[in-house]
Amino acid sequence: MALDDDIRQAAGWLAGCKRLAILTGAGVSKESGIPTFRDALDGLWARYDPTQLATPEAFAADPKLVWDFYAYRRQIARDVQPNAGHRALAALEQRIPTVTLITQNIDDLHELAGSKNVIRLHGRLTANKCLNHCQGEPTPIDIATLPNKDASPPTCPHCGAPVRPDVVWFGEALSPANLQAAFDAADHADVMLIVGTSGVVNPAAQLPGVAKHAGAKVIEVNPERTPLTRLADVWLAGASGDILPRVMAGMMNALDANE
Ligand code: BJW
Repeated sequence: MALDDDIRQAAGWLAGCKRLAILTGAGVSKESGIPTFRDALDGLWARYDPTQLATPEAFAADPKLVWDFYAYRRQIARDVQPNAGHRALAALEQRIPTVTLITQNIDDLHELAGSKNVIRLHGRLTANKCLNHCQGEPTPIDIATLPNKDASPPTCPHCGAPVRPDVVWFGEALSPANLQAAFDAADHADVMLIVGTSGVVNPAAQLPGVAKHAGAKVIEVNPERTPLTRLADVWLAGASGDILPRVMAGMMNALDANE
């Protein structure tokens, strides 16, 4: 019952919202079949800690291991579809004048669900680049066109350096333009919706605090408490594929009641 009340409260804020900032993490894609970043992995990967693989140092020490880790994740992501949570977030763009969806995810599921205004903070699983930025930062490489595309990793056709995923690893800088756009969206939001992130990775984890400080209502959707829960005006404890469609339905009811 308390959850229903909280969903109604969140839906009411969204019904009146003019500028919405959304921060998503791996949890929003979990119901599509993509393991979260900090989930225990299966099979061969069960003995590795993903946070130890997502670093430039790991790639320098063992490029094959890190390349194969991303190849494994590309294979999972290739066969999955957006879930009801992604679709509910995309539908918000039809109802709220300005929606900025800031994602830490490297899958394409928000775009596939129809979200248009997406800021990708941590890059893209299907994009690759030259490790040495030999033709400028970044030097994108389409691995499908490479003669050695099945190598682990393939090499840059311009300079022969290893090709790496175009994602942001620990210790690497995020795109300044993306980061600025994300902080601006948080700073100007009336509502900040946080979905499916453990809230431990910076600078993404700072965004809800910026929004809160600027006066936004903060809504968190996550089955578990996180370090961001203390900032939330409402914590909707549950899976985003279940909770977000209910929030959307409540918002439509609130909009109908206001007409
Ligand atoms: C559900 C659910 C369901 C389950 N529905 N929910 C300040 C203080 C301390 C440290 C730092 C700091 N500033 C920077 C740092 C260092 C570091 C950092 O943050 N470290 C902390 C971990 C201590 N940050 C960086 O290094 C960043 N770079 C940087 O700041 O550079 C500065 C610089 C400037 C100039 C020059 C050079 C440097 C970069 C961070 C990059 C993070 N990259 C990764 C890998 C990306 C590629 C890949 O995916 O492989 O991004 S790490 C990983 O964590 C990945 C994720 O995007 C990110 C966040 O994870 P996320 O999405 O929250 O997933 P999970 O698995 O943690 O959580 C899932 C959640 O879902 C859970 O809460 C579940 O309960 C929930 N859930 N089912 C809804 N059905």
